[in-house]
Amino acid sequence: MNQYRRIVILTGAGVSAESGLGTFRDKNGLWTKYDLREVATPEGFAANPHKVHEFYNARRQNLKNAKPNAAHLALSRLEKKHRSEVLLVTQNVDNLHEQAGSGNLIHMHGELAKIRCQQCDHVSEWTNDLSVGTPCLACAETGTMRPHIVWFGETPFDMNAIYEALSLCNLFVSIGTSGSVYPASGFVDEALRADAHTVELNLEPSEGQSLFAERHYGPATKIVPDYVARLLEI
Ligand code: BV8
Repeated sequence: MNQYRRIVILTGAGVSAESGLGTFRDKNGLWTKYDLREVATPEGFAANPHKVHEFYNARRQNLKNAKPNAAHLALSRLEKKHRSEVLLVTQNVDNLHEQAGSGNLIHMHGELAKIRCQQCDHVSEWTNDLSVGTPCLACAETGTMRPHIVWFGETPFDMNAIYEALSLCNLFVSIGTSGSVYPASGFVDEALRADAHTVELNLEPSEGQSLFAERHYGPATKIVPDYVARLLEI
């Protein structure tokens, strides 16, 4: 453990799969049922906001029944027990890392339980259904609210902080992601440039699996607690 001074962890939909939240590209994944261009792009939202609100309202309701799993809890334990800095960067828009107690956390693709006004940029916590008629809690405008989510073609949040952390880390762990969405899929390259040790924990090899120095495969609720336990021993 004391060989790693700074750890960056990236998670994707696979870490929440065993909490009952769907992934995107697995069998029955979200992108097998919806066309991402229609529900996860600014153009799709402009063309049919009702369809996009329906897509996110269903996921927001789904989130109410989801609980953190052993993988989320192990990552929270790691942050609490590990002396050095552990930064958790998630592509996920669910709030299961927070519910598990993780605090040093960046939601690079935004958050399902938040909405943003396109008029005044105010971000509000929101766990109900959203519609075109929902007024902004700050400027009272209607027809301007959208999910506080990063869509394809938009710039992910906190990229400078993420690249800074990657340039300084000496351990990078990628968990539960297919490695098919940029810029998250390029984080392992940044970690390699920093001479960090790179680890992939996933159900099966991702698109970027050959870039990782160490790889463990299996369900996150098994391989993540095992890996964290080993980290806490050394
Ligand atoms: C940007 C919010 C510029 C929506 C999301 C052509 C080529 C390459 C790139 C591009 C291209 N054309 C356009 C691009 C860029 C584009 C992109 O990458 N497109 C892809 C489709 C090719 N990217 C963007 O537009 C991004 N913006 O590039 O801006 C920029 C760049 C750098 C710096 C500044 C500016 C914005 C992308 C954000 C899009 N929004 N989410 C929503 O959630 O509704 S992305 C979406 O995919 C989700 O966030 C998801 O998290 C993410 C990645 O998917 P995964 O999490 O990996 O999920 P997936 O289903 O794919 O995989 C699950 C994995 O889990 C699998 O490997 C599976 O084996 C594993 N698993 C399953 N069960 C388990 C498990 N593992 C363990 N245990 C289990 N039980």
